[in-house]
Amino acid sequence: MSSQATANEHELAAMRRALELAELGPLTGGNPRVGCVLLDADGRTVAEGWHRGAGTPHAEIDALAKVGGDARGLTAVVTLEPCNHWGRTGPCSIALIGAGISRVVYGVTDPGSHSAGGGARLREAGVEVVGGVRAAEVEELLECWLASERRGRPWVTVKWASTLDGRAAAADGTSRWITGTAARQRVHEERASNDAILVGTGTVLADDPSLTARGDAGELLSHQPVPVVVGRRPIPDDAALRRHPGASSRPAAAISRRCSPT
Ligand code: AOF
Ligand code: ZN
Repeated sequence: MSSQATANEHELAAMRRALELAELGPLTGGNPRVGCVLLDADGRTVAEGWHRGAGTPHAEIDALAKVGGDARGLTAVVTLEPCNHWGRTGPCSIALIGAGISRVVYGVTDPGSHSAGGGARLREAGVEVVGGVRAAEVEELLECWLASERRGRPWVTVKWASTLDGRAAAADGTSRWITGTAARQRVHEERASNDAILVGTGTVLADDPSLTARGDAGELLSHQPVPVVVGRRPIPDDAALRRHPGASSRPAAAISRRCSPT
């Protein structure tokens, strides 16, 4: 079989499926959401896998496990370039080579300084590698993670509520909620899809926020962001924040240095 530098129709369809599989993974926890489909020489799907979050097997390893680690002659279609490093788990590049995979088709190059280079390692081992397949769709799925890895800093969402004329509350503090139900629910969904939520001590002292992610009926959602408070003033012992399930039982860390603009 001659080497194909572009993905064929089966691989393009498998990449679409791999994107769906990737979406089953968690948005939080620091790792990207990744999906993987193994195809036989006729383009039929023989196994699927996805990454369930930091510390668990990567998508390729999940898929390989379903063929008992024997992937001789198979093609791996994976949304992210297979990793090449020992992190919390081992390198997928070596696992794919060891399993006898013939060809790897991936979406986006891994931007991580330690994890990158899986494509090159696979090629050196004689595996056909095609990158950049459905790259725009993978970029969209992994926008936050990719931006954070490429820039070397967290993805930050700024949220505020204000009236059209720029007010946040009534001058006497009586109107605490100025947004409607739909907007508030959106805020809780955002909270549940982020690792941390940050406020200043001024907000803690004025509003006594709980900073939890809650559903329509006020129930706690399954993922809670870690609350982070920036400032010098102490957080009262009876602050709602202290009952947050993601809060540390330790006293709030003191930030002893002033941040200076760079
Ligand atoms: C893959 N397949 O399914 C994922 C990858 O600490 P670790 O071992 O979990 O490694 C995390 C890094 O591995 C992460 O930052 C990213 O570069 C890559 N994620 N790679 O081949 C996967 N989730
Ligand atoms: Zn990996």
